[in-house]
Amino acid sequence: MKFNTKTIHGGQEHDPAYGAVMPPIYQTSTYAQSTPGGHKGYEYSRTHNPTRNALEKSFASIENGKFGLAFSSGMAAIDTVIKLLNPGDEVISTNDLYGGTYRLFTKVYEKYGVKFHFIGMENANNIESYVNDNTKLIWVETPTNPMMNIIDIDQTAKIAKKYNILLAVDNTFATPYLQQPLDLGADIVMHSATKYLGGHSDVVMGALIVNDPELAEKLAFLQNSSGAVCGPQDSFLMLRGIKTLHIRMQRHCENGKAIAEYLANHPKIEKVYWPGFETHPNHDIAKLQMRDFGGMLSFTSKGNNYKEAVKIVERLKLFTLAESLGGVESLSGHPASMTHASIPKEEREKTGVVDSLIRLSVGIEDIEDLINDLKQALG
Ligand code: P1T
Repeated sequence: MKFNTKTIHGGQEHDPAYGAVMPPIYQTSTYAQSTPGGHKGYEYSRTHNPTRNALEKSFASIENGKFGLAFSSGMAAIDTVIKLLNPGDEVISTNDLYGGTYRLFTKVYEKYGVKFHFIGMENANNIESYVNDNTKLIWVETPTNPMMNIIDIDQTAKIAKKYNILLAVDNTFATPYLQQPLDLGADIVMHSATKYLGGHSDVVMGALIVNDPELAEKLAFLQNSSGAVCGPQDSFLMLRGIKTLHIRMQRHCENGKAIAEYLANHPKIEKVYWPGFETHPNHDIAKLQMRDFGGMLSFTSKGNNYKEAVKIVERLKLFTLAESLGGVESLSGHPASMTHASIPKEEREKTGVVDSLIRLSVGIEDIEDLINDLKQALG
């Protein structure tokens, strides 16, 4: 199956009970047994649920992986990956990443003795100098949130393989429509499925996808032991969202490009961060590993004024000021005070998350309306 077919049919079968075309919502915590152990493959819904299983197969299919695992949030999925590690292990991570991921790594796991190195990976060769015998995981976000840096997955995978280190890629911003990290050599793909996969801003969910059966078993053990699973109703909504991922992404990319170009030519704008520009430092890598450039972008206005940035996001009408991204509706955000407030100012400014930075999740509305909204807000 090709990608557009996989989003609709990948890993799916008609329900064996009545042939329902959409998977039934098996709203049950448990399953009848005729005798201890005499069941039909399901014992308890923390471990397995038919609606969640259908979703996990869809996750695996769209990422060209063998095994998918669904979690109650993106953070729960990341948490599960870090639980593969032992005290003393080290992680090399992108230095520009979602603030919640940074918080989990530094505020939760450092105290259990896991050491994190946050480094710029725009040049993949930087990574090697941080590798030592304790390095067990490389954590990559690409494009990064919110600076839209691009990391070469293929190059990073080669380094990871050379030293026998796991490579995990947070594919939230790109989605498998734009890039499929397992095909490029990654071991684990992670999603905040809350975003583009769900696509309608109505579900919080996380996903992990892998190829290696042993790794899948370890992750499933942690999923069941820690219990941060998603419910059947949310699994259904996610499955429904994924069915239109390809057509939504196509429009997100078209609108994203038009807005990036509009902002780049606006006299009040200092800089636009979007990997589709030839001037983007890793544009060539983006072109190579991504099918298109996505619907996320960030920009700064001239003067780098905190108050002016806040005024712009307040004046926007169609772009709702809100956390999150990846829904059909356009959103704006002010990373320094919102999504990335958990990163100390000094740290975030090193990577470009300055006071005037505004992040846009460009939706799939009519482009003229979106541009008019920006026009009136920028003044
Ligand atoms: O919110 P949750 O589903 O738990 O996913 C966390 C997460 C992980 N990785 C990336 C790249 C993310 O963007 C997120 C969540 N991000 C936001 C809520 C945001 O507005 O950036």
